[in-house]
Amino acid sequence: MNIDLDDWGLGRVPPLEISTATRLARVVRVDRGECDVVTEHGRVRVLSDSQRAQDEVAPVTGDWVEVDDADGLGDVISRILGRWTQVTRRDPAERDLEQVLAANVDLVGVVHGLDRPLPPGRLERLLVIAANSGAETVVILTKGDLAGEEPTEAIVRSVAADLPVVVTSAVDGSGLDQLRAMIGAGRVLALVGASGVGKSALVNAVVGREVVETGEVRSRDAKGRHTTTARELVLLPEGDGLLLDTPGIRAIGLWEAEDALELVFGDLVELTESCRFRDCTHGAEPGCAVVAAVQADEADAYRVERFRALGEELSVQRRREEERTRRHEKTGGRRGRRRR
Ligand SMILES: Nc1nc2c(ncn2[C@@H]2O[C@H](COP(=O)(O)OP(=O)(O)OP(=O)(O)O)[C@@H](O)[C@H]2O)c(=O)[nH]1
Ligand SMILES: [Mg+2]
Ligand SMILES: [Zn+2]
Repeated sequence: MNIDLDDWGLGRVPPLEISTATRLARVVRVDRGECDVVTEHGRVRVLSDSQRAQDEVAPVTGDWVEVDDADGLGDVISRILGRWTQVTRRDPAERDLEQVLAANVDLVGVVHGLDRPLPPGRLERLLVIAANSGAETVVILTKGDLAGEEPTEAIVRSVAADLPVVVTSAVDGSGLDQLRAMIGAGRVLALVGASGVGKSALVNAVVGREVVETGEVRSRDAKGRHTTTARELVLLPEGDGLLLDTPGIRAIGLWEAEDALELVFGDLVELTESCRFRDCTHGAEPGCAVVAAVQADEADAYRVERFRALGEELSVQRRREEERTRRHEKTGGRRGRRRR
């Protein structure tokens, strides 16, 4: 079937295996069990059928879905179409679960505010999550008008030398056109970062009017107050792409991101190939190329420590996952893993 969805301005459509065009929709907002979706007839609130059925996969913002009329219940999401990218982290409430923050985004913007110091470890974690999504990554430094003496851009360059970095300001408008050009028609830019860094203000600035709520920042520590509570997809004017605003995240636990680790710590991963032992933990064992590099002042000890910690976190998670899979295979039960 030939469906022309360009008029929706809703972005790239997944390969369609869907019966009728009227039932295709994109999830633009998720609120505990209820979703706002946009169909070709406009925005409607629907129930998530998969959540009713306690299915493994629950719809997230950015999903393309099939909407069905369940008898007596009105519209429900009956099926989630295959995702081509997903931004995920370990569920902050339940360590054995994966949490999907957004689906089918083309670009992940790792957002940090120039009004505060940038802990490199936080940036690295966000970059691993972005790289792991399958989408492109851009680092967005907001509040350019408030930039102080902090060497933030230098930190970003040292952590992410090859990534595009855009400095923006919702106040003086700088960097907005650059960002608009990176999004482009039909593409989705998802913003992730701590509360108060100015994700929602950036959305409003790029769109050109107040479409999402922004909040105050505590003056004491520059922390935000978690103003945004739902993940929301917002259309740019004239079909110039979409922005996905998310609530500020505190916990950035990694989930199955070994390959992405390589994208952020490529130089160190390369070094590990020269370690004497294949399962070297780059700690006390002899013949460790990473430790040797630190001793020769060729690698930063703090960065190596963070690299080791992330690697360890991922292998612990991997072992727990394998153990769980084994247990479930034995009992024939469902895997204790759910996506939302
Ligand atoms: N000076 C200046 N202030 C900004 C800029 N962008 C955001 N702010 C201010 O920073 C505060 C927080 O902005 P928000 O956009 O609500 O931050 P957020 O990242 O969406 O926060 P959460 O929704 O809690 O995750 C607000 O008081 C904004 O006015 C900017 O470019 N320049
Ligand atoms: Mg916000
Ligand atoms: Zn080693």
